[in-house]
Amino acid sequence: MQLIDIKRLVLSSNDGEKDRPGQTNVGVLTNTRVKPKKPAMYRVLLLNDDFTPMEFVVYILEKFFGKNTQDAAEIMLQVHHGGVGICGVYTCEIAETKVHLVMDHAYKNGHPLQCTMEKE
Ligand code: TYC
Repeated sequence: MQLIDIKRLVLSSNDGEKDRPGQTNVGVLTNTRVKPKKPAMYRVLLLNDDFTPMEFVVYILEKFFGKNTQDAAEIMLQVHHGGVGICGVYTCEIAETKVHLVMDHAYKNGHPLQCTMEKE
């Protein structure tokens, strides 16, 4: 199957004129773009607060972002000292899902942890 970029399709027809009765406007699709564009990417960020336990943040980074314990602890400390840290970079829908899952898990456990996303 060929992937095509609709915006680059050239419609060769009877030069934009309206169809007359009995006449059908026939177009030919040419100049198809085969190479798909790279999707926009989004950084998922954790924000610091004074209440969420450090161990909980490390757990979040391990479970939702696939970090090993050492990397998770480093990112957590980066957030703790610098106010913000990057958990990972994803396409829009995956980033949105991660933000939602993290916020939901934090809320259900009574922590005010904030997770957000920004376009790269
Ligand atoms: N600052 C928190 C504390 O001292 C720890 C923390 C780290 C909270 C990272 C949120 O995203 C965060 N318990």
